[in-house]
Amino acid sequence: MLQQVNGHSSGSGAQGGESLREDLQEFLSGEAPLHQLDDLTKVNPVTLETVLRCLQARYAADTFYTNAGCTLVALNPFKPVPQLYSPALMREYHAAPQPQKLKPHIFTVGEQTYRNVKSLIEPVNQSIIVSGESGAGKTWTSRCLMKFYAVVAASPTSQESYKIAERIEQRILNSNPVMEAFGNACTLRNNNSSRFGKFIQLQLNRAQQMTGAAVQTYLLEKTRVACQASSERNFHIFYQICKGASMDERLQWHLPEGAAFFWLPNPERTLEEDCFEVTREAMLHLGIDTPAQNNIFQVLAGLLHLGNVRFAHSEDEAQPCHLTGDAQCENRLPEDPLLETLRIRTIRAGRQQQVFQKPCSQAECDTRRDCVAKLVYARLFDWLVSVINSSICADPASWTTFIGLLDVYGFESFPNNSLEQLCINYANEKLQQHFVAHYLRAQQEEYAVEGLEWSFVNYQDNQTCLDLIEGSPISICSLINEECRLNRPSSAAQLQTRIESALAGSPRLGHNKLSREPSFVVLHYAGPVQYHTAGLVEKNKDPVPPELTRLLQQSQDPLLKVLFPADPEEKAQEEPSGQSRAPVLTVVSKFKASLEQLLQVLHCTTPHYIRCIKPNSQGQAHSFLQEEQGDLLKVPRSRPPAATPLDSLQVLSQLEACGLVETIHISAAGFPIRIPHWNFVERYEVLRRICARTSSGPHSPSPAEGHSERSPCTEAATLQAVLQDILHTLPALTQAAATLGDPAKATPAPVHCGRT
Ligand code: AOV
Ligand code: MG
Repeated sequence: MLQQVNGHSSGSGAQGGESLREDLQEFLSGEAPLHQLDDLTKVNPVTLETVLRCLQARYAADTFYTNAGCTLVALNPFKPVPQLYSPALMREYHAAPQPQKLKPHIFTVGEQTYRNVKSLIEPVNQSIIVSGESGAGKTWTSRCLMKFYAVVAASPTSQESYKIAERIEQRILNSNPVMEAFGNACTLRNNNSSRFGKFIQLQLNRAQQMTGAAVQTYLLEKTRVACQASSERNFHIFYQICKGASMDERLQWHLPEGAAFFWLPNPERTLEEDCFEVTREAMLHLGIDTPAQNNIFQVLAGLLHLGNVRFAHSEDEAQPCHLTGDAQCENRLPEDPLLETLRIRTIRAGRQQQVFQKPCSQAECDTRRDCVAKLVYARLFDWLVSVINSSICADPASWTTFIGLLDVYGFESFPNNSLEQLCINYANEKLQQHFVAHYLRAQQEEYAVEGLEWSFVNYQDNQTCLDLIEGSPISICSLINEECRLNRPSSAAQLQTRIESALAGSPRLGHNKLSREPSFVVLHYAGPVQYHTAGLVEKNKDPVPPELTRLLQQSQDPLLKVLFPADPEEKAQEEPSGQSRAPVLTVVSKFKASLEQLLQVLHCTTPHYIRCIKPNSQGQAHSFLQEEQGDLLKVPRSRPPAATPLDSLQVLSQLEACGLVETIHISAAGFPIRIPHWNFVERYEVLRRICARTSSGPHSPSPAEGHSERSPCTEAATLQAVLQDILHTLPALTQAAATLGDPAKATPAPVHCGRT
């Protein structure tokens, strides 16, 4: 290591020794030189410690982006840095002949991706996968990238088309505040946490102008409407309507000032996300006019009132529960039928389909009430997404390629984790596997196939974790699904036992002996997470009593009519027991299918990775793992001492979990440029001919030329074209040289002419 550190020193002898010591101190203390290293491949040696020190030093110097070979590390500043995202800077990166020579930035990734779309080497769709744990900055990053493309991929300046282009770009940007108002919420980890996954496809025409976009969303956490963990909040939109409605609107929406709602916890906290005006304005731009907005807010207010309806056991068991609390359910449903349907279950039985009515227990009433709220909210969200899509989606004939931006909910580990966290962390495992498969594994395997000299860099493969979650024939998902299919009464403790005994052989299944609640532990790539088994099966079934759907279908409210169209087939599908005959599609099965679809799309694109890192878990600016906590680096992550501050471990495990060190090793030593063999030959054949001519004299034609006569003029033009081509490739070659890191070791960048 000393020798390597010496690489930075120019001194010799006694003075050199002093200088070496200073260098070493400087190096270890993470001061000046480290913050100037804009690519982590230049850190020497590459270890978790040096990488962390470098990032810390750069963070202290307000430098938030650092290259890590093929990925970009984005540190969350937790403070406004407007100059970093100005349109002027966007244009600078866009206009730069070699954007990679500018400071590392998400705009470099954005521009590279944009250029790749038209590049001769990769004329394929591109994707940018933004990952990181909850609160690390994924949504912020993808929002900024959307703004970047709205500036650089704007349509031509002719008066008419410019207006159209502006409208489309503005609409695309306007989709963000609307989707965040309805799909984001304040959690323990992030005040603006995305409670759904999003993949947005920015559609480009042949001239690389953005002609439209399409949004695909994944699994909204709808349980939040009716159930919020302590210190968390409901979706932002509920707070927005309660805080932002005018007096008239309050009357119209039945939202008296100061009204308290069970489903509106922590209303006293004011967040910047509570800005109702921004949401309304954006909705207007997307074509949701004021009457339609009023209808939406009325329904939302109705849901808040529904949450205030409480039930109490009736002394006579044959009688339905009593209503307590705010039974004046001021929503847009016929009030009495709703309250009655919540308390009385309809059962159809026997060949004659006789209808029986049975009063529900208090717990059943609560579940049915929550079910209505979740159903209405989830359908409202999906409807909004479809409205957004119809407003921004381009005619298929008008675009040829796309750039996909993926922003899914980040890895989560709360004191109480359930099906939502299991799905979220499962999605993150899948994306990590995509990265591992695409970069860490495939790249090294390709070197082996090509017979290139390469010493294998070990990496953490998360396949065993995915086997545990989704594998066949037995996995956590299959066991939970099986419980739903069998529809047998099973306690949380029984489910725990079934999972632990059926999957005992998995190296990724753990157990928390101290837990009082039935649970199991999954050792995710990003850290262990304990999942409580109570309610898991029920959440996975997500049953909707048919009589509740029917009731909603009978509503006269214009919005509810759209959300719940009458379905003549539904009745025919009902079994005597009231259950649907269609195969049970559980939450987990649906999620798995949509994830697979997403990965298929990603596999058909050239991926680019941005790793967002959260420097502290309090969301504080200027704080990145305190110096005295550096000792933690020597602690194995799997067995932290009891006194270790959780925060620090969380920061460190982010670096470790995403395989940053391995990525850097592979990027530093690997072959950053891959040109298919035929393409290389086609491009540079002329050079070979020139070389051959130089060595064999001007009059002897090369074999490749055959006997064809070519004028000097044509030769000169070809040579000029080749030189331009080389100049075009030069930035990548230069960057490749830079990624080699230590100038003392600098050798020309390896160019890999793959046979593909
Ligand atoms: P996430 O998307 O990764 O979490 P966000 O993008 O919502 O995280 O970022 C969390 C908060 O960090 C934001 O609300 C901002 O306050 C701040 N932030 C992030 N990036 C920047 C930046 N570049 N400059 C300034 N502030 C920033 V989650 O959706 O919870 O997984 O589910
Ligand atoms: Mg987010």
